[in-house]
Amino acid sequence: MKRIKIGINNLCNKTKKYLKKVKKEHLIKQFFHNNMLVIVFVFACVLNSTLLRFFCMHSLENYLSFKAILADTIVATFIASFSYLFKPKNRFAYLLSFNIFLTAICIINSIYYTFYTSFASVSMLSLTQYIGDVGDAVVENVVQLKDIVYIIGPLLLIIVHIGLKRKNYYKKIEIKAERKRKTLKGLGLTGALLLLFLVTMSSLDVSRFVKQWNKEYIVMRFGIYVYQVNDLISSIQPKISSMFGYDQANKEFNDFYKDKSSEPATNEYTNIFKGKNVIVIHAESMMTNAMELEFNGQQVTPNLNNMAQSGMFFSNFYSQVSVGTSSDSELTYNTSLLPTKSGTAFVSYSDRTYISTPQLLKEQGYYTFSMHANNADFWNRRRMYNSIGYDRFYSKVDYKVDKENVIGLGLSDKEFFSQSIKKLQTINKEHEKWYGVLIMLSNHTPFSDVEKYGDFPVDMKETITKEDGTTEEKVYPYMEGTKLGNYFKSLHYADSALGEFINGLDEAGLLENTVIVLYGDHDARLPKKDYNRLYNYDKETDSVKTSEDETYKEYDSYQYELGRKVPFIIWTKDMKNTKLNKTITNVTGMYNVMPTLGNMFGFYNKYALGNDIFNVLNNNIVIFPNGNWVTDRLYYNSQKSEYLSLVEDAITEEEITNNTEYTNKVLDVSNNIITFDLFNKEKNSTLKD
Ligand code: GP9
Ligand code: MN
Repeated sequence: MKRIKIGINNLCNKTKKYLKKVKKEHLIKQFFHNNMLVIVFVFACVLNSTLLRFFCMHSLENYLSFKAILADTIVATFIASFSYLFKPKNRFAYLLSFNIFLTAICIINSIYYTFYTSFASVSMLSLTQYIGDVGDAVVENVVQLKDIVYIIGPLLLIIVHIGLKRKNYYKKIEIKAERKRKTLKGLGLTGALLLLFLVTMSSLDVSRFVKQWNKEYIVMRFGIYVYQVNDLISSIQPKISSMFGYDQANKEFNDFYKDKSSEPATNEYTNIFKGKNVIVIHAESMMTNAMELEFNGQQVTPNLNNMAQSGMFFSNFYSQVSVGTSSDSELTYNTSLLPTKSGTAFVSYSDRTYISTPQLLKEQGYYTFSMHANNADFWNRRRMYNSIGYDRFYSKVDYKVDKENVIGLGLSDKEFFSQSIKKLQTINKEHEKWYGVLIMLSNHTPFSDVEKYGDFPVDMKETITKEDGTTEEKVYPYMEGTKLGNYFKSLHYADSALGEFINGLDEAGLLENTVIVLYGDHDARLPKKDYNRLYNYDKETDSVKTSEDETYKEYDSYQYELGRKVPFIIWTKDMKNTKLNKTITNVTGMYNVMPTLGNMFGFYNKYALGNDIFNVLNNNIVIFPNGNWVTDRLYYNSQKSEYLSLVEDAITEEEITNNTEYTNKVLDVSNNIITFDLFNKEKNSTLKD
């Protein structure tokens, strides 16, 4: 006991002495003075990463996350430590180069997040060839002031450097041994901070860091720099991991499918369309919530609404896309698999084996094709379509594209449909049975070719009767000039093209033996604030109501997520008042399409990850590539581990755990099928039986 007391006294005395020395010799001041540039560098890096979290994730907990700040400090201190190896006069160039590089990471992610609500992936670099085509859309819509605020980091460093230069700071001589010692001290500090970080890591942190799909979580806990390094490794990993881990992936694959029947379950729709021709309409950016809207008594989508009312309409349908947008929706539509965890299936895995709707219909004697008046290499379609198994791809070179017929990205939908009808007539003559997918294009972001969409005012008009009995028309701007307003104009155009197409098919006699299948490929990525205006516009003040107003309608992030529904319709000319003429309100997703159509057309894919909707109805679960999921009972946000209940009765912990585990399993199995090429019979002996 006495010895401990003496020990503590000694320690206290030593600390007191050291603090006295620090005070006397101005050691803190000296430390700051000697390491000023490095300190500013670390500060600038941490500041930028924090700003990024602030602008993307909008919550105090996220952008002031202690762990993320610590991780950013570790990365910056690690880089800065090596600056001491340089002579003082060269240190600035080294630090500035790294700072510019890290700032670029923040800027790219900031822009990317606005566009995709996700953080950038190195694997997307292989997609830069498509940026030219959609580049204008990105620049026009996405680059904002908040994306360039990050230059504050390098600016800070430059200003401090100029100040130091004026004070002859760089004239100071440092011998090699001193520089080495400083570097080691820096690395020692990095190691100590890393240790602190590691001991505060939870098992959830570790698992999410390894799995990588929950990008928001990784940025929130590890900061943007660590995320990007992790992403770099996991982007190279598919190439390497398809060499390693095959056995494990194959085992999980067999376990997952071992109880799944090799025979389809039947229901009242089995074989109902067997042998009929099919036209699939891939409706660019069409969203379900627009179907309910009208402006000045005019519906936004009268033709789509007609099809929904006289056909089979899935009103609670989601498209399940990831960063591969259009191509991801084609993947899931055709194969009932989900987008890959990194990269996109169409670009990174076009050489894999797929089991697809066109292939299974080909076995029944169908001629299968896709029509899209855009460059055949966009989304690597030319190559991927071989793997999906289309007989023919009618792309831009098969269409007459005149300047006056161009809207947005390419040939206008009206012209595309009109030219396609002629091709369909020829195909109909040459083939007994056929299946074709027509991919629309005009209703594509940024919806800025407004003058070409035709007249569809999205303002608010009111006829006012004055005291003397005369009337006057008052016009309130409402949605005019907003991106959402322009989207409605563009959508109204696309809908009118759809109406003309159906009429054209009818006139050409192509509807008699044909089933039309229509899906919206993904939501239009519109700003939340525009929805707020749509639902909370106050014409008296020409402004948006605030939450204090009694009639204010909340449009929060859950409303936004649930509002990303897209239409899915199965329609024939003579469907009205039959058992097929109905609205399915159960939650459904793109991966339910292949099994549902398969049952109707008489084909079956045991390996589909979705189910025939008529076999699961209110037990369905729609899984999103980011790990979120939705059932008829709740929407679960796995990034935030939060949910929104959609029913009155209580949600149990158990259903959340079970559904989350199932979601992770399905995402893993899907990713393994694609990355390890598990459907390839030459590689996978278990498929041969
Ligand atoms: C490109 C078109 C649009 O050909 O399908 O692709 P998106 O930008 O929506 O993924
Ligand atoms: Mn698209």
